[in-house]
Amino acid sequence: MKLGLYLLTGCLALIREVSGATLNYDFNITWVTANPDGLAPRPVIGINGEWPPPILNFTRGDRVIAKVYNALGNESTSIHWHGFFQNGTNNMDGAPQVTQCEIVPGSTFVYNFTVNQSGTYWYHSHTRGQYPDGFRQALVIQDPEDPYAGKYDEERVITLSDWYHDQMPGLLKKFISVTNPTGAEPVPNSALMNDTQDLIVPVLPGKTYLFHLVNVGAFASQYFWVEGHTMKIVEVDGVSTEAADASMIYITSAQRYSFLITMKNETDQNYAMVGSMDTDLFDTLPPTLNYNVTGWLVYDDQNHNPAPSTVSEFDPYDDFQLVPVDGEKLLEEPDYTVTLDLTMDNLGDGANYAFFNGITYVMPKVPTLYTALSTGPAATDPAIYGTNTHAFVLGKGDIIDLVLNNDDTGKHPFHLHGHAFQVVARSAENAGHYNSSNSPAFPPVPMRRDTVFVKPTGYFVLRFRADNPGIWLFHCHIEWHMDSGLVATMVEAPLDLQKTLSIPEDQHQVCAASKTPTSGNAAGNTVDLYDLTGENTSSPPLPAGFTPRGIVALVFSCVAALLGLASITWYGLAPISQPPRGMAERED
Ligand SMILES: *[C@@H]1O[C@H](CO)[C@@H](O)[C@H](O)[C@H]1NC(C)=O
Ligand SMILES: *[C@@H]1O[C@H](CO)[C@@H](O)[C@H](O)[C@H]1NC(C)=O
Ligand SMILES: *[C@@H]1O[C@H](CO)[C@@H](O)[C@H](O)[C@H]1NC(C)=O
Ligand SMILES: *[C@@H]1O[C@H](CO)[C@@H](O)[C@H](O)[C@H]1NC(C)=O
Ligand SMILES: *[C@@H]1O[C@H](CO)[C@@H](O)[C@H](O)[C@H]1NC(C)=O
Ligand SMILES: *[C@@H]1O[C@H](CO)[C@@H](O)[C@H](O)[C@H]1NC(C)=O
Ligand SMILES: *[C@@H]1O[C@H](CO)[C@@H](O)[C@H](O)[C@H]1NC(C)=O
Ligand SMILES: *[C@@H]1O[C@H](CO)[C@@H](O)[C@H](O)[C@H]1NC(C)=O
Ligand SMILES: *[C@@H]1O[C@H](CO)[C@@H](O)[C@H](O)[C@H]1NC(C)=O
Ligand SMILES: *[C@@H]1O[C@H](CO)[C@@H](O)[C@H](O)[C@H]1NC(C)=O
Ligand SMILES: *[C@@H]1O[C@H](CO)[C@@H](O)[C@H](O)[C@H]1NC(C)=O
Ligand SMILES: [Cu+2]
Repeated sequence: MKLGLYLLTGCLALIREVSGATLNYDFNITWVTANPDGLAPRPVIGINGEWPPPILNFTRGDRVIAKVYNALGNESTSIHWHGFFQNGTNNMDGAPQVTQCEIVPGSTFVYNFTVNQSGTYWYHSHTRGQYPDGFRQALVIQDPEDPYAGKYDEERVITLSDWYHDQMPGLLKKFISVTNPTGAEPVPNSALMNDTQDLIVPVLPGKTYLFHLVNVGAFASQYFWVEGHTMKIVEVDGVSTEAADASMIYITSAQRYSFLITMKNETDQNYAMVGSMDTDLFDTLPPTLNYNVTGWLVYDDQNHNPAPSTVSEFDPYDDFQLVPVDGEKLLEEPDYTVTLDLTMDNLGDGANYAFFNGITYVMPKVPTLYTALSTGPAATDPAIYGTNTHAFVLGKGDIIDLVLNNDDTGKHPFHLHGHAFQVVARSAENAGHYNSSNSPAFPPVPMRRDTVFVKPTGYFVLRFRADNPGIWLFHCHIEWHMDSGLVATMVEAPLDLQKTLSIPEDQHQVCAASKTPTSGNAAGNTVDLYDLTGENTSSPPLPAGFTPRGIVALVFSCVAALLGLASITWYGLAPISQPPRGMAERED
């Protein structure tokens, strides 16, 4: 009897192990024209000639093989599988110059990994500045052991996004420039719901739907609510939670929520659902900008779709209150603490950059994973990864605390690749730096997710176990800030990585096609690993005494001189004389 049970359990385990399907995708990355807000057709990056790209639907246990061919002709590309642990497959994480080489036009990169998670995710290009040009989409993973199985009838995916009419390469050039010394981020032109406006979601009375909400935007967080209905949050960023009722959600770029909504029995009315971009983030609020986007739960297409009511105050659910269903307790005291102080400042080229501890990220010449794999015992020394990659080496199995102190007056959503972390502390606005002897006790069962935002001049503390050997970026998910250097590199258990990971030949070919060196330190030196001569670095600091205002004055007087208008005084022009609002308030 007992033996029989054993055999049965063994067989079932085996079946579960091998029952995962293999999902083959051929992705031809191409330019497509799209006009999702109806205001301006523009080139976007699509897949197989289509935009929006396909919503993917995996099941835990599946093997995914995505062959990505770059047919863009004029830009490199990559795919990051946001929130995936890639345990044992760090080279499939999709971050160029970190875990792989750029996929140059005409090259193919094969992403090949198994899925050991469930919930709501997304995939997007991790090539500099690229995903807001359209190369991003939601992805869901079915769980054969879903704790909410049977509690809903159907599932629906809804994305939220900001949208720009101009393309990123041009916007980035203007953003990181001497002509924008305060670092004012481009303000989006529209908000989108599911890559459109006026989204229609047909629903049946009495049914319960599981909605997967993903913010695939570049910059703006959104408030989201559904009139006349309560959302029951059941998952954040791939972590199932105890059900929590919410009338409004705040969702930053890269965050995800799943919630259940039970429909009314009456079909006499349709209900608006609204996404409203957090305008605190914007330096200016153009009077023509509609920062809201509306869709409707349509009970009957004969009903009219009412305009949403005005909400007088935004009071979203506080995600810090969420409790994971698995009840994972607060991890032990940390073995190692990474402390990052966030600032924004100008460098010698006059442009504005973002810094952790005074370091702004610049990509190394050799992808960091390739450095870790090719440098033997030296791989445990953060120095070899280069000055501007800001590397921290984490010991295998160690408990890590990551303390982020925000010395900036904006909100920033941070993402750690390769992990869902416990959020053990998050301060209110203006709390200053974290002080362990003077802060609230950590929750016994902390909320876990992979993207969390820090409040203006506040802090958060994240805790995780370094049980996933690999190179994992930690960065702000506002694409503007990522590109101006708000990135640090976690080098997790590099010696284990050397023992367990080998790069397949086709990925070496991708590096050869992009002429990227694949061994040695960050500068590509394979002889003296501590000699970083020739490494990529940031611009030098500003000469002492220079301020952004000084730079603006300089730029404008140069322009004035060129125009022969030297007598005009450009000092004190409106755009810089007022403190910028929110995110880009950097200098007193
Ligand atoms: C990719 O799409 C482009 C443009 O439609 C086409 O010319 C090319 O043959 C396609 N390549 C592959 C490998 O499918
Ligand atoms: C994903 O596939 C499952 C069947 O395997 C289906 O029940 C579910 O509705 C699909 N979800 C989406 C968002 O397509
Ligand atoms: C590449 O080509 C596309 C399509 O013609 C164009 O819209 C885009 O601006 C180009 N990108 C760059 C970086 O020039
Ligand atoms: C995917 O990875 C598995 C396991 O490493 C390997 O057996 C298989 O050949 C790979 N497939 C492709 C198409 O690269
Ligand atoms: C798969 O996930 C389970 C729990 O979610 C974990 O215990 C296990 O170690 C994971 N396996 C791998 C190979 O990541
Ligand atoms: C959102 O758009 C995708 C196509 O991009 C579609 O598959 C999905 O059903 C849409 N969701 C809803 C709720 O209409
Ligand atoms: C809808 O009708 C069902 C079945 O009669 C009932 O159980 C349920 O409570 C009703 N729902 C609401 C919101 O009144
Ligand atoms: C957007 O919605 C908010 C909340 O209801 C409202 O206060 C605001 O006036 C709306 N803005 C626009 C431009 O419609
Ligand atoms: C880093 O160095 C490589 C090779 O010299 C170069 O192609 C790349 O543009 C540099 N990147 C940065 C951000 O400086
Ligand atoms: C941290 O808090 C303790 C207790 O309130 C205080 O004595 C100490 O000065 C604080 N440390 C810093 C660096 O502010
Ligand atoms: C990775 O897999 C190992 C087992 O191979 C497991 O111990 C570890 O917990 C996994 N880590 C993550 C983040 O899934
Ligand atoms: Cu940021």
